[in-house]
Amino acid sequence: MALTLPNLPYAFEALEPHIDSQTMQIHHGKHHNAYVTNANNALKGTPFENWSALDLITKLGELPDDKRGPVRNNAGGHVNHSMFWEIMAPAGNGGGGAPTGALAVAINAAFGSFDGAGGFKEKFAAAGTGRFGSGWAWLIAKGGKLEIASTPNQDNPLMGKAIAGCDGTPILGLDVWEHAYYLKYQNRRPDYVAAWWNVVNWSKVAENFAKAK
Ligand code: MN3
Repeated sequence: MALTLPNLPYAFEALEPHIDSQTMQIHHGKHHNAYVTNANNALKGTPFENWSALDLITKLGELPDDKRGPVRNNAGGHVNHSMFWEIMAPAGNGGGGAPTGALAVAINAAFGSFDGAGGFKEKFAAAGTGRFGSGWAWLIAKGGKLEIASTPNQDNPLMGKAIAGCDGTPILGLDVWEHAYYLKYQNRRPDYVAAWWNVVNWSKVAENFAKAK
């Protein structure tokens, strides 16, 4: 089965004012949709056309040379955005606040605190704002422990260290491509990242963490 564009789990305007409706429409309907279309076109008529998105990005080495690049970028983009929509929710209605339970314990263990000086939020924001050009910041689970990393373009930690420069299971991802924020924030990526915390769905991140263990 070809890859398909998932529906957003909320309305385009649901993340206002932190992420504007027009950005969400273009980001989901144009950018994410293009990754799906381009991945499907690259794989049409090949033995890989029925592979799942997860298989595609975790087994890039099994693809022919001329397919590896397009799949890395476009199946990667599909996987990354599919997670991105899910780990956000309307501010005050599933979005924002702080993690609880086992996730909070793991964050404190790895980074000292959630939102204290030098803690998780500061380090994660630095990974996002410090990524030169386009890419992602990640919170990665590895053997029950957490790490922060960032990747260029549409690389994903699931692609493995040799390709993505990091590995493990991403449980939270932040898109820092300009298309994710430029209409509202222009060059002010740090403002976008600061606002984005208001729409992070920590319940979903906790669910991802539980599954990743
Ligand atoms: Mn994007």
